[in-house]
Amino acid sequence: MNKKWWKEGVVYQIYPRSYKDSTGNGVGDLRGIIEKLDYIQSLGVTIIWLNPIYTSPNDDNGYDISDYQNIMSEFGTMRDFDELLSGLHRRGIKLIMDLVVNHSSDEHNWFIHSKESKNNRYRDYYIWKDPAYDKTGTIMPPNNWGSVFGGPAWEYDDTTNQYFLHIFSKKQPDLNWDNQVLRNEIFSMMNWWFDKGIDGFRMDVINMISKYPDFPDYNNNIAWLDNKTFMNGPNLHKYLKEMYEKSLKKYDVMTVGECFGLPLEEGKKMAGEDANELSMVFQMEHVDLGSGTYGKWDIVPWKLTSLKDIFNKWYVAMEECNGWNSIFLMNHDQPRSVSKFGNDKKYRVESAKMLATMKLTLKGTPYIYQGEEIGMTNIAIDTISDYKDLEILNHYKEAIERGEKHEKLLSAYNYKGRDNARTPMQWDAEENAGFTTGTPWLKVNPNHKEINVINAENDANSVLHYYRKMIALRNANEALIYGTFEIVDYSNEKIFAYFRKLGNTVFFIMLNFSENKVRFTLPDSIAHSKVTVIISNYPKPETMQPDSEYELQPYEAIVFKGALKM
Ligand code: TEU
Repeated sequence: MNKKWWKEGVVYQIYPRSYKDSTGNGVGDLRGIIEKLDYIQSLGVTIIWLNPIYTSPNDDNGYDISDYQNIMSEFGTMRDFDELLSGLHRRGIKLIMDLVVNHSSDEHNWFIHSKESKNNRYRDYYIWKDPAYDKTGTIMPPNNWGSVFGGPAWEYDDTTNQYFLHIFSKKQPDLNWDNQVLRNEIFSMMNWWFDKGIDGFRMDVINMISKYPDFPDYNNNIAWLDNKTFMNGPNLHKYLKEMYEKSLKKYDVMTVGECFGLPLEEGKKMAGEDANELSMVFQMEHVDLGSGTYGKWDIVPWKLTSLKDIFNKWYVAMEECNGWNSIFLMNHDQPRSVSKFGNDKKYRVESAKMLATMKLTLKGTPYIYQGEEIGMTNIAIDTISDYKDLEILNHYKEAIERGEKHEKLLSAYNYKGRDNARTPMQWDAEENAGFTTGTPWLKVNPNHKEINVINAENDANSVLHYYRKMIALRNANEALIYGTFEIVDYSNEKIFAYFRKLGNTVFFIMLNFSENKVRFTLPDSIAHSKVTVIISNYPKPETMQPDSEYELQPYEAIVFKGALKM
């Protein structure tokens, strides 16, 4: 397996709208990020992923782009961007941008022209279809696909009497990747950013760019599960290879493709060492844990063994193709990791540190989402109008019409809603958490009085200081980057324990995912050996000679390294 900077790096994801507002208009911006560059550097991270900062009417917070080569005015100017990029590079930090090319905004010039007539040169940049008709002759969408954000995935346009496809909101029409001219426009736009000096792209829903050409109806109405419609279509790899040839290959860059509903085999074809497609993918199976048969808002308990299964099968798959994984527990679309996978009440600090230990010791590039490094939690919202996310607002409207109960819906949103991740970054205990001097675009979590960067800096036992230690530990140990991964006591529902091994170096990691004390039988190679305690979220001696059994405290994480009997 080749060594690469992006395998050795640690990524910090910044959602600019919620990071730091430098103007007082309630919206985070590029100059706000520039103000925080020393803080970012102090974490030890080496790569930043910025959510979309391009010109956008913000129907979906920048995931609806109307100009790919300009900066959203709320966020600043291209000069601010250039300053941010050079500020990062000066600090030895790379920058990856969000590439949102499955769809554009309906306010993009391409779409404005595309709508005008059936035979203009931009018509075929988007996916237009004739209507279908039911038995009574009533006009119907071309097929039964639904939009991820509610309602049908097709919008009728009476200028030309056709429907256009929008897998997301109707202000996000899908681009037609089967059109070579469109593909070339995208590749040259990518090259323009690479020539400016950026270091890679995170690619939004990239496995949706190739649709099944006959646009078949779903077999059921759960789109993610149906693989023969708009995901992983027949030309997916052809288009990614073409992107590699015409753009990626010319630069030393990193790419990560966001892929819901990605079969392992497809992932291997994308991220394998010789695939000539992407550096890695975000498979989404583990963040989908806790969703029932009816999808995201159908909340069911999740099991630790399922989490192990997912990490393990993607580990094995990537070993088979010499590929590389991404390791993350949340992003701007997911609930806060400590609220979902840890315990944000009694054991917030312990469990946030435990999750940090896991993220930085699994095999793959770790991603930290802003605020995760101080253990930020979900927010409790009890008024629907305090939510700003169109996914929640659209779902609420439809669900109430169907007769679902307000309380049940709010509790689902409080647990899983995307706004949990998007509440402003908590810098201090002051009003608005030091995020803005104005009115924040989304509510600040009231717990910022306790959970904030200043408090964390001043507390030697904070999640923040622990993150810094974990990042430094990973940066300094090749075995934690390139070493093999081997789970011990696989069926244990409370403890996730595993080895990382490279050459003579062995790490043994034990993570308690429960609020109970748990006795764990150590593998022979660890029991009765003299081992170094590299890090733990409870006070521990520097070395230990553990018995055959070790008792873990609630949410304990402990990492042993040592002269082990192998
Ligand atoms: O997300 C893909 C996606 O479909 C889900 O994350 C979706 O937003 C939702 O959570 C499913 O229930 C990407 C972006 O990360 C997201 O922010 C955008 O809204 C979406 O694509 C459209 O561009």
